[in-house]
Amino acid sequence: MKLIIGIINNDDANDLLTEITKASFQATKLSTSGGFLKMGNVTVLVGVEDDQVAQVVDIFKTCCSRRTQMIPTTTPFMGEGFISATPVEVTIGGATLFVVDVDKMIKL
Ligand code: 2BA
Repeated sequence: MKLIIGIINNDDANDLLTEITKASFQATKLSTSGGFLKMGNVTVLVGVEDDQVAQVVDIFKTCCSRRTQMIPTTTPFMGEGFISATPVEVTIGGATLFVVDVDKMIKL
């Protein structure tokens, strides 16, 4: 068995969960934040059999689009605080997926 951990954009979460459920998989949605942008994103956990991983990855591919985002930056000013600098454009996935082995899944 595998656990697919998918980090996605908030805007894609509803579509993704709808499609995952439609395909008869079960998922858990966690509200998370990225370490770099420190903005909200969504982490989705999906437990599946080994031979179902590709099908679930395809659902992520269909539902999660890449987008760019401008993020504000600051630069030190004369040793006294910071001033705004030119914003930089960052490309945010699609989805960042981790597929990990699961020893056991136990439902009590
Ligand atoms: P964030 O850490 O907020 O990163 C958002 C986007 O900023 C990243 O998109 C990447 O394009 C850029 N970025 C991140 N760190 C950077 C750095 N040190 N320098 C320049 N640009 C940087 P994605 O790569 O698509 O990642 C989206 C989100 O997925 C991340 O949000 C983070 O929450 C998660 N993630 C990505 N890789 C991860 C990893 N190896 N481990 C854990 N979480 C990860």
